[in-house]
Amino acid sequence: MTSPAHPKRQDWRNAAVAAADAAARFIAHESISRHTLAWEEKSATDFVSRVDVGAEERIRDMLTARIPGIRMVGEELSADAHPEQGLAAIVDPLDGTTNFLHGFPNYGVSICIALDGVPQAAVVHDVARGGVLHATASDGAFLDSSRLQVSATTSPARALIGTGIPFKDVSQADRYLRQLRRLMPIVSGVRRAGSAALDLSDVARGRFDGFWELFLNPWDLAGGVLLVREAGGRVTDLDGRDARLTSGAIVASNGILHDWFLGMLNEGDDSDPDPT
Ligand code: 2AM
Ligand code: CA
Repeated sequence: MTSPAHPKRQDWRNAAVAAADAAARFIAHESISRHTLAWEEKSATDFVSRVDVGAEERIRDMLTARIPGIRMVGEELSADAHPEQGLAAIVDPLDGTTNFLHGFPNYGVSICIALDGVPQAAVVHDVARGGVLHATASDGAFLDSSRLQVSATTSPARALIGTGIPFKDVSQADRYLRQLRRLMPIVSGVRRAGSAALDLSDVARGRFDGFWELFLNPWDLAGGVLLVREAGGRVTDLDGRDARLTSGAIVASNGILHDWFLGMLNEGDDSDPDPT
């Protein structure tokens, strides 16, 4: 699926790429002294450090200077702002904070510029391994200057699937484990790498054939949603409705495997997308 494209989308993408680059340089510099960082607890298993906040400040300052009227929806500084109203920058300044704090090299910066809930421009900057993935609505997705294409895998037995294990809300754990149990013997492998933005990027670049997670926040998913769509893939909720930029479950794939993937995830479960 492609999105209605705004004439300014490439300017917005350029601003987002520049802001993500500034944040990535800051994070990479701070990673040298990560052993001295104080971990603050958002919840028992969700941490934040001054690096997350410092990166978001840099992104906010650059985007608000370059895009008049933009509203920030950022994980650390403006998490309560609505992601689907007006011109919004949906920002995860450091996706994979737990990985960063441990020195596990899988973390990045994710920025999506959306207009009334429609993603127009996106960047996911892979800080630890390098590489800038970016997209604008209806123009395709790119890794640096190379065009991205989702995989052509047609056989579930050949599929490598990314996922996120619930870490905060354990009420979803049983449902999640049933889904994992159904997939495990059928697919070629399941990976949990700890950054949803990079997981979705891995679908866009054809490394993963699919990815699912039962709960993500807007800043974890917004940039990756546009990358996957513009690389030719599909991103929905568990009921197969096109993914929104609000919190919830995400199912992404190369498109070919999507209906099979949704069927596997829902098999035997009632299809209530938001069990409470
Ligand atoms: P974050 O680092 O920006 O918070 C999906 O698993 C998302 O959950 C990740 O992209 C990550 O985003 C977040 N997350 C927060 N705490 C986590 C944890 N302890 N383990 C895994 N993911 C975590
Ligand atoms: Ca984060």
